[in-house]
Amino acid sequence: LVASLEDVEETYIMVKPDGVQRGVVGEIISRFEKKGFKLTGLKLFQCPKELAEEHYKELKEKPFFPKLTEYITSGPVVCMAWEGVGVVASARKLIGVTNPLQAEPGTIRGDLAVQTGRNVIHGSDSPENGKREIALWFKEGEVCQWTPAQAPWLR
Ligand code: FUP
Repeated sequence: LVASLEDVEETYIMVKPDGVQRGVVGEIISRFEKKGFKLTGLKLFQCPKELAEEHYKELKEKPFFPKLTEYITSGPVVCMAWEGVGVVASARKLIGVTNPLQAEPGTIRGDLAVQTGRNVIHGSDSPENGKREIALWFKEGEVCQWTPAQAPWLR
């Protein structure tokens, strides 16, 4: 019952500055680990303005864009790459919807946030964006491929 390699996806997950400030980094990592996904990249990082603008370029015309890039660059973020079967959609479920007040209890935003503009975490919205964002936020050599020793259920 081991899933085929083609089903394995990658997603870019980021704890935003408010999540770092509030000390919920460990709790967030824990939720992805317990779910059974595989961590392949992890770093604390002060994001430059240009990178924030590139990451959110699809939202460039939105009225909240300047505030959004200001928020993302306001303090260090925790950048993560996670791998697994169906990880992109599953991570979005674990995260909850954009507005934390509408996010279900049990989700990260539902449990840990109240404001859309301080919603604690980012997760890629498609496998293509997962790859794009991991390439954008991590340098060559920062993402590690590894095989869990005795846990075929992780794949
Ligand atoms: P999500 O995929 O849930 O992160 O949501 P979006 O890509 O739609 O939005 C990206 C970020 O823009 C959100 F995390 C928070 C911010 N945002 C606002 O500040 N105001 C809005 O009305 C919508 C989004």
